[in-house]
Amino acid sequence: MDLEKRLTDLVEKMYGKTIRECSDGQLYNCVLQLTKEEMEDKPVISGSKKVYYISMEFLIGKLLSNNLINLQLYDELGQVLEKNGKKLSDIEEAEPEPSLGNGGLGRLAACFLDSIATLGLPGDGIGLNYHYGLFKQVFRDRLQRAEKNDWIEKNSWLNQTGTSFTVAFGDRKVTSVLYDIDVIGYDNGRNKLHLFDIESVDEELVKEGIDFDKTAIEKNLTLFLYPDDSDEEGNLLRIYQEYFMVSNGAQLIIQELKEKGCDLYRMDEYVAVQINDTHPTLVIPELIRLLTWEEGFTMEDAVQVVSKTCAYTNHTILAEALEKWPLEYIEKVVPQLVPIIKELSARVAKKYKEPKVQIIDKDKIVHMAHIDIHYGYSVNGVAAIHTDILKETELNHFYKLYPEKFNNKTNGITFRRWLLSCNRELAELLTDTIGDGYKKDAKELEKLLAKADDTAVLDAIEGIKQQKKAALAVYLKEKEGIEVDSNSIFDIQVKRLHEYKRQQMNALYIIHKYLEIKGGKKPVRPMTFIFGAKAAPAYVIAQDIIHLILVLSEIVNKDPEVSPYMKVVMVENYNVSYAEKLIPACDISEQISLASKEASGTGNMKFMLNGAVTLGTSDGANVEIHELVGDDNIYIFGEKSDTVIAHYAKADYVSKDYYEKSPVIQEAVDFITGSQAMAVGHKENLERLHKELLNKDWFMTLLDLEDYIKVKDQAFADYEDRTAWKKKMLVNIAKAGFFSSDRTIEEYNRDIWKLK
Ligand code: 26V
Repeated sequence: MDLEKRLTDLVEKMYGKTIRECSDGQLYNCVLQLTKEEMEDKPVISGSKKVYYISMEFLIGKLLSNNLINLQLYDELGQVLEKNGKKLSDIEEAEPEPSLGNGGLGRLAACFLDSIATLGLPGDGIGLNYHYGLFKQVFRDRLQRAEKNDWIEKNSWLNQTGTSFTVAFGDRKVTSVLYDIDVIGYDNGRNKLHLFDIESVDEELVKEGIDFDKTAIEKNLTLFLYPDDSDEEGNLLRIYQEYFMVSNGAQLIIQELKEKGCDLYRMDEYVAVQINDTHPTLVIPELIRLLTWEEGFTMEDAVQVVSKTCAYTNHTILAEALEKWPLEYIEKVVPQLVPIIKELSARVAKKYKEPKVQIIDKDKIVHMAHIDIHYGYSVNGVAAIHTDILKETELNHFYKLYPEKFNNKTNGITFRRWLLSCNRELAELLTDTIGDGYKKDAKELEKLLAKADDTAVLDAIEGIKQQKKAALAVYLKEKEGIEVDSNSIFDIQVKRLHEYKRQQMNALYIIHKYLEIKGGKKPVRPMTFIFGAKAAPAYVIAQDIIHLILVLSEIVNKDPEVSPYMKVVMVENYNVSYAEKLIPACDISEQISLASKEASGTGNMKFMLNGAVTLGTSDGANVEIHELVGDDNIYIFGEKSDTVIAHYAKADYVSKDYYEKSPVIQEAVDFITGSQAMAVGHKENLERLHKELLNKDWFMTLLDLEDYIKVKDQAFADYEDRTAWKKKMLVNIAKAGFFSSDRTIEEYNRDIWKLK
């Protein structure tokens, strides 16, 4: 039956109306239903071995347009709607965005699921169905406030499965409910994202903002992602969540193996379990527990087979982000795992004397990553420089024990979402220019290099950028109430707020420019600085940095002498949908972490693919972007990772020295507590931030500030050579193919999972 007839029938059945008569919200529900039916018609991808990607976060974003693209129905449905006076883009707006991740790690998991299905590999995600997910960010009085994010509606992508398991904690037993979301490959079959929920969840528990009773486990377990972990109750809840996820996951894996009639002693031939950061680490002892307690395995056999099945991905070198739990906490939450963890630890202690590789240390703290490394068969970093740092520094003791386990898998992004869906205009131009082979083989983007001197192509790329900037300007006016000039340079920094990501350095640059303009030095072209970031509720300095940016936005945008030349916008509640609007409109992509600290970054790849030029440090995947595009097509500044690592080792970085010897740094830093900022902002927040920069500056903002100013000024000046800039845009797009998550997943499969 043709699509128009089907939609007409569905609309009539669901609402007794015609397509034309429906609201966008009603039409969304009908299109959702239709798309789900189309997906169900696709075959489930199967094979003799399957990967389970287990992760506390899946930042999947809205799914409608992506699923339609992957089903290759987007254009046809768009036409049907248009014929009936409707726009698919308006209907997409009606979809609530699932809120199941914090940032890069969760978004990577979502891109990976897309690529696994696109490559036709059998692979499912395992995670949790958080009802309010990550908090919704609102700004009040120039401060971040967290509110619950109520994203689950009656009609949604979640399908009930009827599957349920019992999970036993030390103090109670709970029953799970499994929901599945179909994951459709581009022109391929379907896999699943399994999201576990708790039967007795109670949304009423949340009263003010995101406050709730952290001890009411049966009611709160799947309410929020990463609840505030600044106190013991928060930490315990986190362990409850982690165990709930892995116990369900492990039970599901074993159930599926049994259904297929597989020999559990050969589990590794049928299953690979990819552990996304340390959060799902307990899956290792849980699988061992299930095999020994319920399947009659000896401990030795269970340890052997589980170690050949599980593989670990490390996403950070930040010590505070590598989970370490007091054994006492684990004892409270899952006492049944304690003897197993002790046994795993004892085996390590017997073999290796080095204190740095022990699982349970002398203070009875359990190092989760150490379980993964000893009892997994693969350890990977997420960009070349990150993996090198793991091998040479952070995990060097382990690398010496198991060199064969270590490997690099540079991250990637799905081009279906980050090009075909969010920038249809660019995708069409590419198709017209180099054919559509790049949609399946991203490396084909390199064909664009042959057009580097083709004025028509260069102008068309610029034209699309301009169109996207104009569209963003309209959106910003409507959403944030700020008018920006679409002929200005759009300089964008969007990512989680963390000191190492150094949004504060960008803010100091803005202060510097503001003061320059006040002093009479006007820029040749206006500049628009855009930020988007959420900060963990307990992360005080991160909150202060948001405050500073909002204060600057107020001062700059309201100053009649300056605002014609610059604007500062901090968008509220930055999320995947916002990213899809910001990224195509960006000229300069800010990737300015302290070298060595950003494991990879994936935003950098999305911006590049959409023709933005990177301004960044030699860190994470920026290093690989630099190698690919060459010196002329990227702006790199700041100290290199080895220098930074040496500063930490010698503990010889003193931020005040940099402040004292540079008047430029001094005046920018002191602006934070100057009369203008104090008149708009809060003394407490601004003074704390000022003090932090002068007395601690753990992530060395002042170390790189002068170089940052110099290189950023250069980038802005180069922007004026329009022909040269358009070429930079073209080269960035052409070289982005390497960062397709299809390439990353092919490598995971080739080196780790071996599914085909
Ligand atoms: C988590 C936490 C939690 C406790 C407080 C401090 C802190 C700091 C960082 C994190 C992030 C942990 C893992 C993570 O999200 N890593 C990101 O993974 C991306 C995908 O591989 C990668 O592109 C980013 O560079 C990396 O930061």
